[in-house]
Amino acid sequence: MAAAVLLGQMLRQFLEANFRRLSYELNTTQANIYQELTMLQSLQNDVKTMKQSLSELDMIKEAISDIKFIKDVFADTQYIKESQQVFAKKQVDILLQLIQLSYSGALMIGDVHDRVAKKQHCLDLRNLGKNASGLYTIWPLGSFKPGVEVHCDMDIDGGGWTIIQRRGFGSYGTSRQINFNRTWDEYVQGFGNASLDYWFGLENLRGLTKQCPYELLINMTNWEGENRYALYDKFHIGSSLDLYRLFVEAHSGTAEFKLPLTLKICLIEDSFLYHHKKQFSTYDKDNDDNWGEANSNCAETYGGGWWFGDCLRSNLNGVYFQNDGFLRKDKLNGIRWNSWTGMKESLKMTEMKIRPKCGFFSF
Ligand SMILES: [Ca+2]
Repeated sequence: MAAAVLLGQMLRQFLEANFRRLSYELNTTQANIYQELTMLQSLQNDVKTMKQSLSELDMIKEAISDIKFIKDVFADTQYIKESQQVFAKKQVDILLQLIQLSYSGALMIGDVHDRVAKKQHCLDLRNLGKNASGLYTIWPLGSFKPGVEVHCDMDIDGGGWTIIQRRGFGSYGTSRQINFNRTWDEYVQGFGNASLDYWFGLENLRGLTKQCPYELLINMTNWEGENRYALYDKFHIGSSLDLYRLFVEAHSGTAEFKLPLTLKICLIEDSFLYHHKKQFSTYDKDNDDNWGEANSNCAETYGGGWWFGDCLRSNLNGVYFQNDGFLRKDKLNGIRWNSWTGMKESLKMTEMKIRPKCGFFSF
C-alpha cells in the first residue's frame, strides 16, 4: 500500500514537473510564436511600405519622364523661338533689301528720266530747237559723270555736232593751259575744260557710237589761218576690252594729198585712215603696232594719247606749240596731220566732232 502511495506520489511529482516544464515550454513557444507573428506583421508592414515605395518610385519615374518631355518641349519651344527670331531677322533683311532695291530702282528710273530729259548728244539738243553753238550738258550712255559738259557745233551742215576733241582754244602759256600728255585712265574718262580745250573721253565715245552709225568731222587750222576739214561717213570705237579700237571709213575732205597715178586715177592719202583698226595708246599703256626688238611706246615718243600704229600719220593730241616762228614747223611730237602740213608742222587749232546718223532722239 505504502509502495503504491509512494509510486503515486512519484508519478504525481513527475507529472507535475513535466506539466510545469511543458507549460513553460508552451509559454516560451507561444512567446516565440507571438514574436514571430510580430516580426511577420512587421515584415508585412515593410512589404506594404516597400510596395508603396515601389509605387512611388514608378510615380517618380513617370514624373522624370514627364520632366524630360517638358524639357524637350521647352527645348523645342526655345528652338521655335530662336527660329522665329531668325525668321523675323530674315524678314527684316529682305524688307531692307526690297527697300534698297526700290530705292535703286527709283534712282534708275530717275536716271533714265534724266537722260530722256537731258539728252545724250548735241543732235538731240539741236532737234529740240537749240540752234546756238556753245556749251551744253549731255548724258552719254555709260558716262562716268552724271552729266558731261561739251561744246556743240550747231552751225556746220545743220549743226548737231558733239565736239569730242578741242585744241587751240585754251590760254596757252598760262595756268589755264590744258596738258594733253595724260594717263590711260584720264583719256578713258575725259579731261580738260569744255569752254577751252578738252578730250571728251573714250568711254563716253564708246557709249555714243555703239548705239547707231556716226559720222566724224575734223576741222583744222594752221598758223597761217588756213582751214581744212576731213569727213568720215562711218566712225565708231570698240569697247574697253578691245582697247577702244578705232573704226573710220568713207573719207572725203580737203586735208589730204591727191597723188596722180595715171591721167584718170588719183590715190588719196588721208592721215587718219591710216589709224583705222588701231587700238588706243597712252604713255602708260602701249597698245601700238611698234613692237619686237625695236619696241617703243609711240605715245611716249610723240606725246598725247592716240590710235597709234607703227607709229603715226596724224596725232591731234600731240604737244601744243605756240606761234614761235620756224620752231613750230620742226616738231615731230606736235599736233600733226601729215597729209596736209607734213611731218613736223604743228597745227594751231583742231576740233573733232561727231553726229549720229540714225536720225531720231536717243531713248
Ligand atoms: Ca610699242
